[in-house]
Amino acid sequence: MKHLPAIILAIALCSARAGAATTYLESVSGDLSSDNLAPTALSFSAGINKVAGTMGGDPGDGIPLDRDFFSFTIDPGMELTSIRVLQYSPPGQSFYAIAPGTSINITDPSNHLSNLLINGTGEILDKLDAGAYSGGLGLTAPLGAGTYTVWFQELASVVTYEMDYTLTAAPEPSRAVLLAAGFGICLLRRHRHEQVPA
Ligand SMILES: [Ca+2]
Repeated sequence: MKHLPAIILAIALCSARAGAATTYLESVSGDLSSDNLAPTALSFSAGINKVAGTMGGDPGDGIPLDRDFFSFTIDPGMELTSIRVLQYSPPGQSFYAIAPGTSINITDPSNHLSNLLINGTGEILDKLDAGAYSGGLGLTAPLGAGTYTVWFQELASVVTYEMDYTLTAAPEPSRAVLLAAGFGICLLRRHRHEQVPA
């Protein structure tokens, strides 16, 4: 049990980092940007980052359309391991897309990383990884360091949603991989040494 204080400290530090993650609630911080070229910039960090609000409309019934756009950055050494829909109502089929950079094209999906139709709660990062609904460059989960822009839209109703974006530290190379790399360098040096004429 001599390691117990260190374990407790590690858990405390881990909890502190997780607690630093962002929560963006439209009900508190205002509507997310409706401009695909100037998305709201959110500061995601390690842990669960929450984004919640409303979007959508029904132009046919005179309900103006509210598209939601935001960008976030994954720092070097971190990766996005989960995008989970916690709340989505009323039931429908809402278009969700993610693109690299600080804007997203809403007329040409070819430069999206991926996109899909959301029709309920649950994990969606694996579905984005599986292939785009339309166009798409391809997204590989977990998503690595960089800046990305999200577009969320519904054309048949006003949708209330809540989503969690989980950032974790990217795994470092294992000790076995480092040992193998070191062994390879030793072999290379030995081979060069043996080629030197006596
Ligand atoms: Ca909104």
